[in-house]
Amino acid sequence: MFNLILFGAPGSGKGTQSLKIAEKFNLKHLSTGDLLRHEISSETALGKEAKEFIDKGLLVPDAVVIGMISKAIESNKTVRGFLFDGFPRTEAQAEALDKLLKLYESSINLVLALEVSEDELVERLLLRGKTSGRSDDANEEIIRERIKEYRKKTAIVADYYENNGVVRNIAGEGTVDNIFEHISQAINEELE
Ligand code: B4P
Repeated sequence: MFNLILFGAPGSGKGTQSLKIAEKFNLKHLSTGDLLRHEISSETALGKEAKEFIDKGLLVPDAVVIGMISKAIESNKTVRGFLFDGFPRTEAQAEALDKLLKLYESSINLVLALEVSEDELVERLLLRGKTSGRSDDANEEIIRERIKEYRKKTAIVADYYENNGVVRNIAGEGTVDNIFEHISQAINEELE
């Protein structure tokens, strides 16, 4: 298996780039944001719990997200590899992911960290908020809260993987295609 994490702040381009990566490299795309939004629109108990946190710009509790990812991995055992988008977002999630992948004698091969300035993040999310209908893109206050959560709980996840020497930083500003070129280059170098 070849497993990749696309890492970055809210609005750094994870979802955008993930679709292109999954298609080109034939990886199973797992986005915890998408999975949670699906639970919310289906009005499940998990979705109702998650909504409380997402609407405030906060992270959903680890146990909820880990359970959801564990199920998704379990039902896609035969894939070439996974592309994790928006997961792991805490150190506890990173540890849980290592344990889950070990069950399949696998691990994380590459972490691509998208780097984007805070002003650009806010601008992108406010722009998306005009059409996405996403409650967490609704106003600058919630967006700033999400970025605060990222700095407080998620940024350290990069250090966790830094110890394994699998992190590559990617400049996340510029055109979508140009960023994707750099991402593709980094993946190809790892696959060689
Ligand atoms: P996510 O769905 O992961 O939302 P996100 O961080 O905003 O990233 P997304 O992928 O959607 O946006 P992108 O950067 O592609 O999470 C939503 C919420 O769910 C979280 O806040 C949290 O509450 C909860 N959650 C999810 N996973 C969790 C976990 N593991 N643990 C706990 N809670 C969790 O794109 C943003 C915008 O930028 C788009 O409009 C796009 O078009 C634009 N854009 C992209 N690339 C661009 C470029 N190069 N130039 C200009 N604009 C660009």
